[in-house]
Amino acid sequence: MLRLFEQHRIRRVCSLDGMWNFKAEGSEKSYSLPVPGCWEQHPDFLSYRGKGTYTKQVDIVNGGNLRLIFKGVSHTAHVSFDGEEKGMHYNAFTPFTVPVGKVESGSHTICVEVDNSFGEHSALHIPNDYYTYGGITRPAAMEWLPDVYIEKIQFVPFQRDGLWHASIGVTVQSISTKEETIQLCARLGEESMVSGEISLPAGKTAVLTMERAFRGVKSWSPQDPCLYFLHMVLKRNGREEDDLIERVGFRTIQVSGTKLLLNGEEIFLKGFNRHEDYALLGCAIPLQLMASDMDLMQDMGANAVRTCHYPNDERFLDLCDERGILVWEENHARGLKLEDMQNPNFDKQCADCIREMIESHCNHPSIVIWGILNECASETEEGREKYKRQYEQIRSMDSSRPVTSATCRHFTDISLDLPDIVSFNMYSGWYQDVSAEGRNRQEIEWIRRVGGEGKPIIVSEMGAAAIYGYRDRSRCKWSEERQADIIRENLDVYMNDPDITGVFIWQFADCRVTEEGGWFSTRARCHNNKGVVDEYRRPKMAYDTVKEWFQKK
Ligand code: ADA
Repeated sequence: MLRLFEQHRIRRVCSLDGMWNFKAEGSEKSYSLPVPGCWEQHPDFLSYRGKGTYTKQVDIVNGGNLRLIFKGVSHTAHVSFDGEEKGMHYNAFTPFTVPVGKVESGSHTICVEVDNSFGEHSALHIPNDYYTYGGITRPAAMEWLPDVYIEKIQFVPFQRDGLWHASIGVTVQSISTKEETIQLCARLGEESMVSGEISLPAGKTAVLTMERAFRGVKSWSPQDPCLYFLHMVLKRNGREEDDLIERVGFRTIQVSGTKLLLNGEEIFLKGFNRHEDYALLGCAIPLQLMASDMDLMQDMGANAVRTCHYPNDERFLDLCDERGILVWEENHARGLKLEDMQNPNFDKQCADCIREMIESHCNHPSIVIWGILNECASETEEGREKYKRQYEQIRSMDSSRPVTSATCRHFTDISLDLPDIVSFNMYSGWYQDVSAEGRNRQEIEWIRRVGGEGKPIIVSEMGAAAIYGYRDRSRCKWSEERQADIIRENLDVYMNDPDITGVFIWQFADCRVTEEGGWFSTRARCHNNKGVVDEYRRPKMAYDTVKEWFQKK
């Protein structure tokens, strides 16, 4: 299942989920591994870092123009079809497609060489305070494309004269060898739109923008997350040949002075940082467990989630759309020093990640903030230029959402004038034995002086570690008692400070970290233990503390 709803009624799509053959590089031993899945879930590959090849035989009954869809391969994929390389992709956290071309009926072989190794080839997947797993870790499928098809849709809702309107950008692609004349027909709720005839030269791309009012639609909000299907149909020579269905919501998100407005009303974001990581399954979390994570976060009273530190699985974002959970989604980067950002692959790998994130996720009403570059080198001139370029890229692709990044360069950051929202990570009571109240005032006064004046401020991370099951009446650090105490003190400050627009607890659940990079020394069990639940989602004492505090606002 690629999404929580069907995206096509006309286009033929076939899932590739299931058991694939797998061989690790340099080994002839064959395994049968599940897709989606991480190879680390198999006892022979618990900490395997390197390359492996997934292979699947597919019997195609009616041939045609074939394209493969991968929602996530960790972290680099080289895809071949019947032995011919057809495409490659870097980054575990963004979807990609691989055009195969004309394929006859019969049996064919799909091979995906997967690589989760570290090195200069990978500027973003590096030894880190989370784990880079290996595998085809999100759903995969194959689809048959007509000579002219719908590539993507960008839906941007807005209010005008008290009515909901939307601008709908449709990108169509020709792979025909001759000029074609097409027409687009769209339906949303009770409204339908038909474009004029469009002539598309052979092999070219065209973008058509439709804009109109939608009477009678209801707003999307956390209280009433009303969703609508936008069904776009492409006709050629009067015949319906392709379609694409997006699920959208009518809502606006705006920065107004130091406040964040959803549909014109002030909101306070309270939620969690959530890694895509689950005991035994790694980052290949099935829908059932995504839903139970959501149940737990909502049980604690959260209204928001930050997809730290990378774009998330679209099924999770679909759940956020359905549940009215507000999302800060960010590109893939965590804690990169300037020398990491000077990796020759860094700029392109970030730009690709941002483009793929926005192209594939822009229609989720739940996403209200785009983030970049968590705790990277924003205290340096060169780093600032990279931040600036990435904010510009996001704004050029989608100006309907504010941008931010989470800094830890306290008192040295020189990039806080660039984002719409200023966000900072602060561990008062854990890394520094300081009072959250006093430290918070210092931070806010500094932020105001260096570019944050008049902007919303979000505490993007706060929290403390606790080993699940470790109770100690001394309430010493690493005990569940102390984690609950520290979270309580911090939430009391941040939820009552009029200068703070939101707070995200670090973190929802414990997650695995790499042994490489020295993380083992401060991460007992080779896990980041700051979850309010552990990696099996067993609640720590802090669970009830958060539940008590989040209910207060
Ligand atoms: C940083 C970082 C997180 C995590 C956290 C911690 O703020 O953004 O990914 O590493 O610190 O647990 O210390």
